[in-house]
Amino acid sequence: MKPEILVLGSVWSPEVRAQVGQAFQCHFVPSTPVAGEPAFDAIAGGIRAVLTTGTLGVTPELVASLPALEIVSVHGVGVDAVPLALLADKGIHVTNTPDVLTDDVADFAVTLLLSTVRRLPLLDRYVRAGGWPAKGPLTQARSLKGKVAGIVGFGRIGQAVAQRLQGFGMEIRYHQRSPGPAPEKRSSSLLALAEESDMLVLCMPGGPDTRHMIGLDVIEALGPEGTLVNIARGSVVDEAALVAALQDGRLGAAGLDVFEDEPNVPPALFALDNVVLTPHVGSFTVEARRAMGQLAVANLRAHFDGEPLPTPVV
Ligand code: 8YV
Repeated sequence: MKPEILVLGSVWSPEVRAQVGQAFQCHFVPSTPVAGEPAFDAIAGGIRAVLTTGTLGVTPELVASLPALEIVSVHGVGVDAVPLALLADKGIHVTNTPDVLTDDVADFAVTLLLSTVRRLPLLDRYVRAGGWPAKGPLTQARSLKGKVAGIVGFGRIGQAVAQRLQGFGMEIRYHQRSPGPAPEKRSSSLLALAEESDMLVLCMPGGPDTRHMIGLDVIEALGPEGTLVNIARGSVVDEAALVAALQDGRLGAAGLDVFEDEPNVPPALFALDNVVLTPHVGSFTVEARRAMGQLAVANLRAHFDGEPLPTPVV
């Protein structure tokens, strides 16, 4: 008998669906199910694994309703939507999909930074609306060369972003709590980094430790000429403070791929020309998603075959 698994979310490509379908008896559910729903209660007792996205919550309630749960395989590098301590206590394994998405996420961070600084969507709207022949006023953008890029979270993705931005002639500085490579580039505090930087790129993990780490003080330190790019998690930014600062010019511009309450984006942002908004697509390429799917399934297979897990979360 194939092990029964719960597959949470609606991001799954036909390829991933086929792979998991071959190895496991799958129950696909678009969002986190709740005990008491008859269809869920009927299957909950037999579920031995959960395959989930990086953002869809494996809540403590869900864990409590799955008595046979052995492993949670996260299709993503971020594991902030998973209650790690609770799962560890219960001896339930957790795996994620690091490395295979790093380059595509870093490419996207740079794409978003360039689009925001050079205001690509605004220019596109300008041309489409017939602004070019009408010669409406357009203010000049700023260049990247010679500017300081502050990277918050200098792990695999942060370092890959830094490598790319160096190629644009930017000076790199970073901040993270733990010591990292290139100690001379590390700023003494997040606030110091924001003061030193022209552009701040958020690459840190989500979760309670980083919640609202980017508050009004950091936003104001980045300032009216500053640009904020977030490809990390919406939770790391005080979104209300960010919206207000973008509205009244205390912050210059922002490129945002992630939000506090996805897929809901604060409507106040829609009216602003100094923001670029994307729907959490850093890793959304055929190649990255294929590799993430394969790794997420490989972790599940290894577990049920009694093999070492390829990418366990420590
Ligand atoms: C995906 C992500 O959006 O890796 C992560 O942590 O947030 C993204 O790659 C998501 O996990 C897709 O399942």
